[in-house]
Amino acid sequence: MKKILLIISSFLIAVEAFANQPKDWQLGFQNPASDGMRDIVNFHNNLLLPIIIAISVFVLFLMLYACVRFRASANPNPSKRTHNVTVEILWTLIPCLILIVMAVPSFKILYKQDTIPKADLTIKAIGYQWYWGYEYPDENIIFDSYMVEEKDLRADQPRLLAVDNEVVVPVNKVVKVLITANDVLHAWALPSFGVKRDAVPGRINETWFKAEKEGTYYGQCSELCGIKHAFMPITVKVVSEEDYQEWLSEARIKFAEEEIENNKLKLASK
Ligand SMILES: [Cu+2]
Repeated sequence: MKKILLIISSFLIAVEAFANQPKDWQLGFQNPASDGMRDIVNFHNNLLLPIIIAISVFVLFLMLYACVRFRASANPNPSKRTHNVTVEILWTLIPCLILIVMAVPSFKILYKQDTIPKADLTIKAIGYQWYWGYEYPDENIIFDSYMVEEKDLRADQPRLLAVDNEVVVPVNKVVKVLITANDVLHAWALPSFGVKRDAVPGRINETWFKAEKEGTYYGQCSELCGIKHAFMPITVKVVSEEDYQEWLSEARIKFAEEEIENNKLKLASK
């Protein structure tokens, strides 16, 4: 018995550890890691799903009932009726009411996500064909983030989702994300945070998230942007405040050095 419990608990823990990326045979959303995503998942699971299931069952029942009750063999002289005012009013009114019931909570969530609280830090994501560039405007950090090729993957890195330079943010802090693009339309999307915004050249879109759990979260460009659209993933690492400060001081030097190297190469090639 103990062994079985142990196996089950280890399985649950394993699932938890990978909760922030797509899984094989996954049904439904990734586990939420922010308040905004929890609202979306609750809205979907507790309101939309029951309504969809009820409608599907009802329509199936109507079809079966019509097939049996009005079959040709039982109705040699088919009815000539074409109108029924009561039924027509009902089938207009009921769907309207269902839509209103869905719209009210949906707008509530939308407006909540649209109001950006006072940000603890701001990052800027810039979509390029085909990678993401990031800036921490207050920290003077700029870097590019490319997908790790399959042959270079480490054992803990998922295929098509891992990147060389991850975005690092502190846990439980409001992160404001400014999103734009440099060439064509892209979209910065992170399912566990309930975040998805178009990256439009010449325009800056804003969104925000507050990650509640430390971990690595994966997302992808979600706007068809060309031949390598599928190969510009997004990786966000959520760490403790101390680890974040440590990363900041390392990143300032690392990315500045890379910048100097790149400029030297550019000068040399001229
Ligand atoms: Cu893209």
